[in-house]
Amino acid sequence: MNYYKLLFSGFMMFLIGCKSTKEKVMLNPSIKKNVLFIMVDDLRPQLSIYGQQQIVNPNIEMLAKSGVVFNKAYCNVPVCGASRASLLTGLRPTKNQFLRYNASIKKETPETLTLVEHLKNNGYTTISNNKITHLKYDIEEWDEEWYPYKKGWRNYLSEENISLEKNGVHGYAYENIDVADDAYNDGKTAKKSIEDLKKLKENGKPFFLAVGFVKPHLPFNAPKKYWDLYNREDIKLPENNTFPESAPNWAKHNWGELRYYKDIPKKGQVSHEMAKTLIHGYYASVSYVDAQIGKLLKSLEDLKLKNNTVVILVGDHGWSLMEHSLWAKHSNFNVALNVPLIISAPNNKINKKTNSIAELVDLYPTICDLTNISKPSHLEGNSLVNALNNPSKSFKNNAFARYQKGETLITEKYAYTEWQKKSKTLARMLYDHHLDPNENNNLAEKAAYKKTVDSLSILLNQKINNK
Ligand SMILES: [Ca+2]
Repeated sequence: MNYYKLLFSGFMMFLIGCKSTKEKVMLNPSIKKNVLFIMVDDLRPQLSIYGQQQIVNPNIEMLAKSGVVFNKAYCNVPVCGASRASLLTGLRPTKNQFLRYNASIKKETPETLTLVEHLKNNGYTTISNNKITHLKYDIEEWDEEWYPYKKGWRNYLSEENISLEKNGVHGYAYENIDVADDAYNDGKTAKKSIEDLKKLKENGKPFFLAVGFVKPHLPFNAPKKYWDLYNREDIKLPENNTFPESAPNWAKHNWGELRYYKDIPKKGQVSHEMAKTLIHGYYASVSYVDAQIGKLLKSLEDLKLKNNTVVILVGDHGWSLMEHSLWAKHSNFNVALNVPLIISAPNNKINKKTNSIAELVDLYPTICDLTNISKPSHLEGNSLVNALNNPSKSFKNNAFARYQKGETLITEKYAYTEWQKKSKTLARMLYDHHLDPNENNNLAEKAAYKKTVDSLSILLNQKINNK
């Protein structure tokens, strides 16, 4: 008996030993997964991974092959500052919170545990390179917050644009000059981030390296070689380049962001020639950023960090390139709400696509799960890890976004928007994405869709947060 007792106690000791070893391993920060978080400003999902071949983006395509592409990812508010504030706090925008391009985490939600602080509290080194929050120094907990410029974010390099700006005249909405990648801020950002990866590897602590590329945000300034990837004669205007007759005027805006620039009329549409130049500039800017992303991914591979690093690539909102006669973001149309999202995580599925709906507010809890840290109770999104593990299944069937008075519900089939004032509905839009993915035929006022509108309206109004 004594022998068996001894054997049993030895076995128990072995189990305890295993447990404590495992705990030690779990607590050892050197094996926690790193996160390379790449945020691309104003990047719409007009990419080869979404079946659109007009833009040259081989590096984004390569990243997609090592992870899961979300076909139906949506921002929660289509403007830079507000979208980023929501993502980094894990809180949705409300009627009074995260409304505009200059939304401030520090002012609007000062008590909220941001993703950055939460990762830092869990032993992560946190670095922000270039534009992650819209407002500089809006989150104080970064170990480092770096910018490639002190002032002049428009980053003009041509003599003409520099001279215009110096004389108080706005520059052009684009720039095509023969310079190296590193001449512009995004090239500098990639270079600095690669240096960081080397240091972070040596340091050995887990890291959250957030890299914010600013193109394809206006002005569309990119080195000539990226403009040269495209023939102007191949650039086409969108087929739906006029405002749909069935859509309410509430869906319109004056695209003031573009009108700021030289040679853009203060009223009315741009000429077709200018429209093609702008679309060409957007494409060139995306290809330029794609090349910078490629440098980062290569560095991750060269440093042998890839197997222990989660890579997330995301845009902060969509962009209209003349669809519905509009330019820029600031609308409730799908083209302004739909964003690219790729998540490549070690030991997760690779080269897969999912139709499970995702919202940017879901990224905070997703990162918590992928880094094996707790999810704070205030988070309003849901982790996307189930969709990463099982991309062929749908785990979430709607998304909710808002812009100013417009509240939008996106389901697997429909996009439904109401514009409200003091809870009174002023106008509405309903699009059937199966039949009309480009949103040209507003069905909201058609009798045949009354039941659909009524049920979507109930669902939408349950989600509206008036606080
Ligand atoms: Ca943006």
